[in-house]
Amino acid sequence: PAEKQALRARIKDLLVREDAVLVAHYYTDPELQSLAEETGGCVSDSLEMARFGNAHPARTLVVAGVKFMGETAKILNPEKRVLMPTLEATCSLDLGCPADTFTAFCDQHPDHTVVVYANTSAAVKARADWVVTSSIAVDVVDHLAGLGEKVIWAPDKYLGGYVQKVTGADMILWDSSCIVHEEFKSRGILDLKKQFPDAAVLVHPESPASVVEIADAVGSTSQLIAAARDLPNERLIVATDRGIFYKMQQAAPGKIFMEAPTAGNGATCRSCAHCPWMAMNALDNLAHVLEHGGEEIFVDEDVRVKAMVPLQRMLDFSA
Ligand code: CIZ
Ligand code: SF4
Repeated sequence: PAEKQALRARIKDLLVREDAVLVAHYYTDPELQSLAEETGGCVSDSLEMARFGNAHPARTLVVAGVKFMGETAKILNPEKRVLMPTLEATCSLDLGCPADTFTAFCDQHPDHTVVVYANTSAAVKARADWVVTSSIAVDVVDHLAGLGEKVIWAPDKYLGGYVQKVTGADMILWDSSCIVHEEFKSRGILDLKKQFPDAAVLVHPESPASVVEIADAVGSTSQLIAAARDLPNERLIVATDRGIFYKMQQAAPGKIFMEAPTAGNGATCRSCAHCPWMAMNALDNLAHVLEHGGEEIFVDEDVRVKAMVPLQRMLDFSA
């Protein structure tokens, strides 16, 4: 603990020295989330991370999260230096949607509007008409369906299927998924509910449809935190990365949070409900990058300019 305190103090000094602000995702280590809060940075979902970084005057943004979040920060802030604790932190959705195959796929459906989830590379965003996060996916697709547009959705098939079901939009879904959320099992959750019948089930829509079906609240990370606060239930079973418990406990002090089971037998998995890439962000690599640089995000200028268009559309839509 003394060592950890010293490391935290050093990071605070380095943030000042480097004119840097720390932006941390809800799924990162609570150490990083609390440090972001204590130093005037922010803890949020990918949409709010983008907004915050864009509005903040610091010359360096340090993004504790995964690579697409760093790229989004760079696309919106080309004049700023964007660092990450490690560039190795990626996402199965980003990996599951390579830009060349995706571009070819879009070219086969020229009459479709291309909507991509924020969890994609800058190059994939550059091919899109819209970027959305899970907090506004339903609203954007509903808007497009209202205009009579047909939609290509990528990359998350479960979130896409959920959006399709809610909006009734005409959608073609790319076939990829989040390795964390796809592991949640409705059987295990129902077994747990037998033990705790008054628990509410909170589900992120990157989870399979069978899990979404048994939810008391479905939504993005920010929406689930609000649901944890607003639902009357004392006990909550949560089907998303357990990093979110840090903020849920702040929003709903005194409530009891349980990880949704990732195995069909009802046993709670102690390591599955946590993104391995989010977990790569830590105090030591954060201190290292602030002290020595490296792990900096660069985006080709032509890609950046193209990707800016659908990203700005998202920010304007949700303003
Ligand atoms: O699963 C993710 O990576 C999420 C929920 C990102 C986000 O939109 O904050
Ligand atoms: Fe990607 Fe899933 Fe990790 Fe989010 S939790 S960064 S969607 S792999």
